[in-house]
Amino acid sequence: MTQALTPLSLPPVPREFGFFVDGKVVPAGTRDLSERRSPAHDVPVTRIPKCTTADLDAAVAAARRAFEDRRWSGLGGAARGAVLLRAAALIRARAEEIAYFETLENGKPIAQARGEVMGCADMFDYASGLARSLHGDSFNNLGDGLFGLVTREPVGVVGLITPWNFPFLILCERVPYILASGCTLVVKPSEVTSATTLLLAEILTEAGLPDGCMNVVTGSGSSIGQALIEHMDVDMLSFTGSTAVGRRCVEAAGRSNFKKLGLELGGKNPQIVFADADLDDAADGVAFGIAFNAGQCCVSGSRLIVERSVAEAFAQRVQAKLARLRIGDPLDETTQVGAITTAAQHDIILGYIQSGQEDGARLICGGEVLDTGEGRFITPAVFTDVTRDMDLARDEVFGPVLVILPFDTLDEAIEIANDTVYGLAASVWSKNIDTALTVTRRVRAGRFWVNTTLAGGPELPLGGFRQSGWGREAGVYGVEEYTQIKSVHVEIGKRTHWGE
Ligand code: TXE
Repeated sequence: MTQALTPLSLPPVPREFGFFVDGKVVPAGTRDLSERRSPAHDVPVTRIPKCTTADLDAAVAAARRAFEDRRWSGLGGAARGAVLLRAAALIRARAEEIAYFETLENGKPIAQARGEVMGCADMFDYASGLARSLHGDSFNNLGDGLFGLVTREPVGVVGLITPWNFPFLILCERVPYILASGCTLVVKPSEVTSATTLLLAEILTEAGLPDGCMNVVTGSGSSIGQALIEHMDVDMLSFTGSTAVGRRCVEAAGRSNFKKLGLELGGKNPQIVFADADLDDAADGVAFGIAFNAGQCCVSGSRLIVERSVAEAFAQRVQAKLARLRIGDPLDETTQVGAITTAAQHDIILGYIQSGQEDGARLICGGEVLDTGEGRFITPAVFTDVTRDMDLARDEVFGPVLVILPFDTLDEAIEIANDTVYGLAASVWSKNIDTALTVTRRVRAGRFWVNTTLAGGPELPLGGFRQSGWGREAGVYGVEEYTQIKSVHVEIGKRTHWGE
């Protein structure tokens, strides 16, 4: 890994990127460019082309050719795995550059970005093994005349739409698994954080991925994104983002070619704290769960459901942890919480802080715009006197805003936790194994943490119950998701003729 410059400085001029089709960088040429300004410093850091729908068609056609001529899916799993392993090594080698652009475009702390990039390399390592171990099933119990096979085949051309909160991590929770399955893909990253997706395309080509297997088109959701979800020649779409756009994906799939969908959408995730928990650990976890990535995580623990007997003292502990956070310049190595990524998100968060108070909730700390002279920073807000019907308790804020909802009994804790349209993630804090396991069984969420939060790795699948989405990414399930199942019936010997 190259050494970080200390202290890191802003780029003197924004870096201009092309998009990526059929193994090559395509310069912007006459296309419009969108300029990204660092959310923490308000200076231009990247320029990205606004692709046209013709560019999208070219990218899908390249992915289609690469799929149909079997240049990738026809390779053995070992050969595909070798490419993914080389990509992992190249990600590690270029980790500093990737982390730097992630921080510049997203506003997350550089130390956090580096950790995420290393986690991404690990995704490629793990998926390389899955390329080899992916297999189907067989039925040798159908009688002497029939043998049954269940094979898995790659779905085909995958469209992948990613958001701005973890541009590289969310990408790498999907791309190596998609490639391990033998599919080819076209990625449309968020228009505000496209740089690191373009870097990954270069890395994969250098690692030996055949041309056309990974293509990247850049541009807005309403133009290029919408065209991708409606595309007739895309076999599957994986979308991560808002529930509203997830709904559009479902509608577009119905209107076009019934493409298979994977959706990872919003969450309003409970942190359920019992009085018998290690309350110091739990307070640390709750503070981390709401302030990490400035609360811009689909799995943020945004509802603190805490046993009433300890609720007030516990809230003070959380407040004390939040008060010690180092918020500010994400290029500073010691920063823990960086900037709010987009101006629109900044307004959404402040809007909830304002309307929550108007609805009668009490702000006990934070919720202020930090005056750093430049950039967008909000101190983590904690609300009490919240009722379950308030927007603050029901909507995904997608920012550092925690609501406290006390409970008296285990059943009530579970009922409050399940009182949401979402079901993405949940955490329970208790040293009583019966309590912890009962909550784990009965709360509806796709990712669960017991006495920890926001932990994860390439082995464990991601995805939600209810309106948090469809399907799973990562783990063995993450590769299987990108396959179709075929059942094969093989007659052995002479066929028994009809009617005989
Ligand atoms: O998301 P969008 P936004 C939630 C969070 C946040 C809200 C809005 O609550 O406040 O969404 O954020 C592309 N067809 N999450 O507006 O619009 C877009 O270009 C196809 C939760 O940024 O959903 C980007 O690449 N694509 C979430 C991606 O969709 C479209 C992460 C996500 O953008 C499109 C982000 C369209 N019509 C936001 N419109 C999570 N679950 O992690 C937009 N896009």
